[in-house]
Amino acid sequence: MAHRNLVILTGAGVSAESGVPTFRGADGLWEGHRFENVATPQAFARDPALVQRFYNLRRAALSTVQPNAAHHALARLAAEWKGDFLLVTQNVDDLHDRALAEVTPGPGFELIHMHGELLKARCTVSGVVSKWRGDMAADEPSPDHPEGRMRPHIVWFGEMPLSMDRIGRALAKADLFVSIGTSGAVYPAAGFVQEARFAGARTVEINLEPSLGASLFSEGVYGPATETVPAFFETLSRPA
Ligand code: BV8
Repeated sequence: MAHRNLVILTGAGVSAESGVPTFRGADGLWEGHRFENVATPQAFARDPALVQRFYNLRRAALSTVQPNAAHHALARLAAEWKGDFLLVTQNVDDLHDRALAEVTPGPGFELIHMHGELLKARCTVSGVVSKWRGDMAADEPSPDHPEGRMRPHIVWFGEMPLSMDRIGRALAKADLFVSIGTSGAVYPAAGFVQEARFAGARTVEINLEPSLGASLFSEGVYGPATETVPAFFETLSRPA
């Protein structure tokens, strides 16, 4: 059966083979800090230099990694898909963006970084978001407001993810939901599969191994994303 309204959710596993560390992999620690304790507004208020260093290092590392076969397979699908295709990523890297820049996505395609982007910064007073490639100081002045400071444009724990209304509308009309490379540990992203099931969508998990939410999916495809993602997309009949 040809699907028309596609929602795909990706997590750190889609970037793992590009060399971007996952969060809950072997250690799940960063310089001895639990990730959940650094990626919070409280940590930023308490120790802005530590939090800025966490993001400065990850931002700088982006220049050393490239999109992999899974990112390119998703970009090809975005170019070929005739229906609506919403790609929601939890990842803050720009690997989907770079792979998509090499194709011409169809008119029904949209990419949403629901947890923000490493290459963007936000003024703490005006909320204005701007592109940011270099390091950010602990008390980085804001170009948008005299009292503002710049913070990473990242959704921290306890903060509302971005574009949730848009995502909810796409899930409510999805006929195919695919989750790729996520542990299903973080909400609200981990709950998207239930919204898709409620809409009657076919739900597929593609991951290295069954995630915490594996039982919620109608199908599971397991193995490295650079192999499983291109192979799975080959099996998808394209809407006319
Ligand atoms: C919210 C940006 C509510 C940061 C991230 C107390 C107070 C408030 C909220 C909560 C609370 N307690 C719990 C919550 C909810 C909380 C939450 O879910 N916590 C968890 C830890 C229990 N969620 C939130 O706080 C969210 N906000 O709830 O707001 C609210 C309501 C009203 C008003 C205001 C607020 C915000 C969550 C967003 C946090 N920010 N990222 C940064 O990146 O620095 S989350 C972070 O985890 C990343 O975005 C990451 O993408 C995401 C999920 O991790 P995964 O992507 O799944 O990565 P992981 O390492 O876990 O797994 C990788 C998977 O890949 C594995 O399964 C592995 O098997 C697989 N894999 C590995 N290699 C491969 C592979 N697969 C295929 N191929 C391979 N080669």
